Amino acid sequence: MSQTHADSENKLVLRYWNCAGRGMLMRYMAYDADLDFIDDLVDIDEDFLGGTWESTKKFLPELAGPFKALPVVQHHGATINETGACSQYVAEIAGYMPKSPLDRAKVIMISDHIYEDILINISYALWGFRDWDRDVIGGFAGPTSGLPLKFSNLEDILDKSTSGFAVGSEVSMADFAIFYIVDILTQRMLEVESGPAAVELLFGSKPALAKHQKMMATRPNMSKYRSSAQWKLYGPYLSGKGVMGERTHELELGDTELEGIEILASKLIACLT
Ligand SMILES: N[C@@H](CCC(=O)N[C@@H](CS)C(=O)NCC(=O)O)C(=O)O
Repeated sequence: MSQTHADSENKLVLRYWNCAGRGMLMRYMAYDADLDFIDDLVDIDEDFLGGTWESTKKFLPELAGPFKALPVVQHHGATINETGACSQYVAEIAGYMPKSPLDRAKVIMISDHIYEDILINISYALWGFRDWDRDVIGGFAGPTSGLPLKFSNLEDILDKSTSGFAVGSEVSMADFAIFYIVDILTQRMLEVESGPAAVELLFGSKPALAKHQKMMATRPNMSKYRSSAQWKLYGPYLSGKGVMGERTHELELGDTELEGIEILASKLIACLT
């Protein structure tokens, strides 16, 4: 599966596990911009469960970077860790970062809100490292500052936009970040019992968000990528647990990803009705 690509040092490599997680934002931008790159996967089964990550791969700087984690971006012999830095680098070379310092700050503001305040809280709750009520549905500032508020914030931003894009008059990393989080949550929730009602409550009355999702999904390269065999390898799984499916129980890793998503959906229904 994953390689170090020593023979193609100069080529852009995006490396992440075979799930969406922290890797999907940079992938969406690279595919949309049709960059010449290697979409390199580290395998949850072979490397994480099989132990080669922990025993070896994690400690190869040319594979897992100076911080020994994924995602990484490699280009021109350098290896970059940290989701924010990797995503921003891809956005820069794809042309999805504005030039004006204020617009750049707005793009980072939106992308960080989605990453830190939505994606990471949900991902950690799926693994049992954060609490659904306190950290996902609620929030640092109490029960009205959690997930529903974050999506209202995104709706407000898009509602005020005259261009249809999150920042300025061109597509930016912020648009891909919004698309990714709304899409993965919708897809995953629609697979569980309480999901359709939760999706309706969370996204049903957000017309600007709905219009934006359609605009992003119908960009030609996005649509091509999302129906590709490559996307299907990892796109449907929010976290590594998604790849494991029902096996999380026998592996003593707790709830499956979909069981976690059902908890999220039922808690959203309780808080939004
Ligand atoms: N702060 C880092 C965290 C990276 C991280 O923890 N990545 C996980 C995968 S989502 C990982 O590689 N875990 C394996 C390990 O830490 O050994 C970021 O935002 O990129």
